Amino acid sequence: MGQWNRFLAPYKQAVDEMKVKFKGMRKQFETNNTNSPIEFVTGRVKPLASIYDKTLEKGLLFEPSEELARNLQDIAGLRMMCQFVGDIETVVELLRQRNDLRIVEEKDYISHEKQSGYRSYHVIVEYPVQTIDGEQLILAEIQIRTLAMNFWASIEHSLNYKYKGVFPEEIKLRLQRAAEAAFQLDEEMTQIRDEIQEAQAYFSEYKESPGTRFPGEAEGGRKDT
Ligand code: 0O2
Ligand code: 0O2
Repeated sequence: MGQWNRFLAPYKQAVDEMKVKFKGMRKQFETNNTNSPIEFVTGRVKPLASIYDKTLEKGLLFEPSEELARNLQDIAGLRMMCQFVGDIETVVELLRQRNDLRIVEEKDYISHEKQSGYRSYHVIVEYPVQTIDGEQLILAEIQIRTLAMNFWASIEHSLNYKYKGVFPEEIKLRLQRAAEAAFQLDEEMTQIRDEIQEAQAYFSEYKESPGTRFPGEAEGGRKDT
């Protein structure tokens, strides 16, 4: 057990540090009075039981090792939730610009959703943690998704656990449809946001120059009949 604790300690440090940094990004947007593309951030170190399951799946030895560190890229896991689908690209771009981590791989499960219906953008990063024995490079998986994608994934994940990964066909189909409905909801919310922003832009233009007429509006602010 002591060996596992020692092996997982730098992962915990990486998760804790990245959580503070990513939550800091949200704070910076708030300070600048701009809408944050990040709604909230969570993080976890993969529980030993899940590490064990993954080693069985991948045919790896269940022991703290270089090989395990190389092959399990999500022992350190971060999740960044966004309001809108478009925010996800903004967050990924912010990650690409950082120089305190190195992106190793990007997986776009939004344009290419998984068979299950799962949508999310995954970024695998190499993050350096400073330890008393020197610097250690830690692999971490950052999942970036909308609130609707997160809603679906969280529930599907807990149901999956109950069915031990094997859903009956009919349930599989309904979950795929539910994922599609969640994605349509995302698209509808984006459209509503865009229309509101457009209306707000008209209003502020109108306030600045009261002579401006809205489309379909007659002189003097009266609507054409
Ligand atoms: P705040 O002020 O609410 O943002 P820990 O487990 O103690 O190391 P933490 O951050 O408490 O760390 O736990 P975790 O699980 O990594 O992150 C949970 C954070 O996500 C909490 O915020 C929750 O409030 C937030 N969260 C979870 N679900 C939702 C949600 O649906 N909407 C929103 N807006 N936030 C959610 P904090 O960190 O406690 O602080
Ligand atoms: P947990 O409990 O979330 O940690 P690998 O990770 O190597 O096995 P792969 O295909 O390279 O396989 O990884 P992938 O699919 O890029 O990322 C795996 C993680 O994505 C999962 O971690 C889930 O968090 C999430 N995920 C992928 N597919 C689904 C899905 O159909 N439903 C849900 N709810 N989440 C999914 P873990 O290790 O499975 O579990």
